[in-house]
Amino acid sequence: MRLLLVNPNTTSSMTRKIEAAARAVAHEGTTLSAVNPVDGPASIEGYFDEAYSLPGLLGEIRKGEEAGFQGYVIACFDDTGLDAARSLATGPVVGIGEAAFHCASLIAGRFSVITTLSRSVPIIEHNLGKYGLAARCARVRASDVPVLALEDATSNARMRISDEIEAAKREDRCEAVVLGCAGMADLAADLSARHGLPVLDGVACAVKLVETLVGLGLKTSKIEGYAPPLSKPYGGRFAADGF
Ligand code: 5HY
Repeated sequence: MRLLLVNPNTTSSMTRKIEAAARAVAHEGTTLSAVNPVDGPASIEGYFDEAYSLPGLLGEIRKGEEAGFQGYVIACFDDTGLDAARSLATGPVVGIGEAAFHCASLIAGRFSVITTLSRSVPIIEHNLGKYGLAARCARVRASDVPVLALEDATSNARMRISDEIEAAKREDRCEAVVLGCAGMADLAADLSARHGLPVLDGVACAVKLVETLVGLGLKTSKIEGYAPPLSKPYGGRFAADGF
């Protein structure tokens, strides 16, 4: 199958990290590509960045459709633009947050999420409720690590995330931990070994879920919510983007 991963922020080093995490778990029959838009925020930290990432994200999904990709991963833990992307895509579209939550719920009774900044916590909590998994999440924690610090090898990001996992084990009685940022994709294996519990990276979870859905012959339903966009005029800088 042909799989496209879209990092909705514009930091190419993170896109490469996402690609590496995906290639590490992809089936040999899966050809994958990881891209990010040129236009938009360098990182997505909260609602404002999220809004400005959407045109770029959807532009990459449109290009993926023209290129014939069979499935998509939205590689931003907020699952940014997931529903809009499903309206455009023929094949399955899976967000890394949604994927990690579902996988964690299949191997642990109670999981905690460790994300970056506190402003992302309500967004993640909202998504857990939307997906029907809030009851399985003990707590969504912020490590106070800015997203782009994860791209700086000299930062103390890894230590702060590890410390927060220790607190989650102690205080939340969590049985698994979900890493709440695509930029943490390279940390899961080491943190799992260090802390002695499953630590899940949403990129890997999403890749395997899309492979499974495509393998089952499943595509995004076009009956109601994810029906294709209707034709209408789009004005201004988006004049060429309407259907
Ligand atoms: C992400 N932001 O996965 C989210 C995580 C966050 O640029 N990539 C981003 O902090 O909300």
